[in-house]
Amino acid sequence: MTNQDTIFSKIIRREIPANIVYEDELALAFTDVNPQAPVHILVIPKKPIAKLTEAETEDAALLGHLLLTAKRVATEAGLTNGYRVVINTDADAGQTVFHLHLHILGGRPMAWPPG
Ligand code: D5M
Repeated sequence: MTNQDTIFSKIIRREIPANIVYEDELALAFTDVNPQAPVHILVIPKKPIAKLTEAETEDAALLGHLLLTAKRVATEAGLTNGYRVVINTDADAGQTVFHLHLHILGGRPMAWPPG
């Protein structure tokens, strides 16, 4: 099931404010409202895919674009020492917003394994 009206859809439609750092015809990137690192940016598709498990073969180019957008945004944020890209998917991963999003986390050393 795809929820087409999450808080991220409202950000795409400019119905609620966000600190947008990048936008093109397919993707949007904005800072996370609850940052878990000195740099914490979300990259989302404008297409309302609820979660990674709902992405289809036809979304392959879009998924690649999101990764390249993450690289671009991380570079523009000055994360020259590295960064982490995370996609929380469903309950066990703690996904809270059901609009696919990539977390870009950086600006501090990261632990592994994650919690
Ligand atoms: O991550 C969902 C993320 O979305 C979480 O880190 C907070 C962030 N969030 C929620 N609402 C907003 C708004 N309005 N602006 C910016 N960031 C927001 P998940 O992987 O689903 O747990």
